[in-house]
Amino acid sequence: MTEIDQIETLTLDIPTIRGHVLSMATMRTQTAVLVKVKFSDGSEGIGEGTTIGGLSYGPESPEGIQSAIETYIAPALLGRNGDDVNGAIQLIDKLVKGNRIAKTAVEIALWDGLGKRLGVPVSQLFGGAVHERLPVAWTLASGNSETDITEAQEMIETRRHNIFKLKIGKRSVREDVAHVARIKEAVGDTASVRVDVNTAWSLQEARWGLKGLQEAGCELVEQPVPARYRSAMTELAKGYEIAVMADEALNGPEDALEVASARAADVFAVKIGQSGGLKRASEVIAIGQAAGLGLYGGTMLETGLSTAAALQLFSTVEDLAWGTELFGPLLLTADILAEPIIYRDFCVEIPKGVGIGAALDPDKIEFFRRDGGRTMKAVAGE
Ligand code: MUC
Ligand code: MG
Repeated sequence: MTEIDQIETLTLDIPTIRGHVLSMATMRTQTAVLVKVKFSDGSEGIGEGTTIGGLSYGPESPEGIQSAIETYIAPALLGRNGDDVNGAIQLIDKLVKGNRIAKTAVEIALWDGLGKRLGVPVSQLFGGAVHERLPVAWTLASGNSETDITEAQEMIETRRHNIFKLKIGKRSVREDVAHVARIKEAVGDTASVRVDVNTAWSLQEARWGLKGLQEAGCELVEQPVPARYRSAMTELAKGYEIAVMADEALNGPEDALEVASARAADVFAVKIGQSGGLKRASEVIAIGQAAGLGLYGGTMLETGLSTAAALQLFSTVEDLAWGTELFGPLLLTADILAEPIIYRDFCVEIPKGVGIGAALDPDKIEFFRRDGGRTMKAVAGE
């Protein structure tokens, strides 16, 4: 039996290429909790968990993720059969409530180790890849319409992205709709324009917002109202042609079932971290498919490591009608992978190789590690 011998964690703070202005916080740094699992046969697996803007996006902070892994998850897994990933998932679900991102980071490392030992990519463990590349969106969130337009035009010219997600919800609905309309007018039919409100609107604001966004040619609105406003999401999904996507409302398969049953979305943003791991994300996908909803491969702005893991799973999904937004590594000033993920022709390529298909660059890890003596910058602020 290949035993789980050791589980280590490490926190990295990596600056973003520009301020990433969201309705609840402005990110200038992304913090990633890395996990390394060492097995008794000498093999290793790596994983990662991130959130967005400290505690402003969801209930897990980077420090909480690290502490949950070190204090509760790792001790329970030591000495267990490393090949029994499903057994590990069941045990941790019993011992640890919530903490989905922490569970995901460890689970990725277990799948990575198993894939490496078997000599196959993780996609093979989920039935095999049906895509070699997937469409990938870019988020325009500089906080300034002109800068966003220049950024969008550059992305289209260099054939990097032609799907744009605009972060709104910080200004008034009227200002936000005008901002979206300007960008849509500038890119015309060469690009798809979508928005993410990150829960900032009331139902009343959302009614005005969806009407205006629809008229401006915006195709999709992501999580316009708080996650718990399920009936408001149902009303919005039913009342407008623009697609309504659930993000913060989707924390694992149980939420997916409730959102689908209530028709509280047209599209699921599937995030591996928010779902609680690759396996739970695959269950969210199955529920979305069964309900006839559209699927979108979401991100928690992970580095290349978890981006590679997400790509392994999404490569196995027959129809991701809304593409993906797995651009996390491009928002960071440095890539921590020895061989960065490839972005070209408006797509992201599924990493080749065994496990999740990612190896770390040790110099970058040394440079960005939080305990490496560099001064910490605020993770996020107004
Ligand atoms: C979110 O809410 O979807 C994904 C892309 C991005 O820019 O922010 C994230 C978070
Ligand atoms: Mg979102």
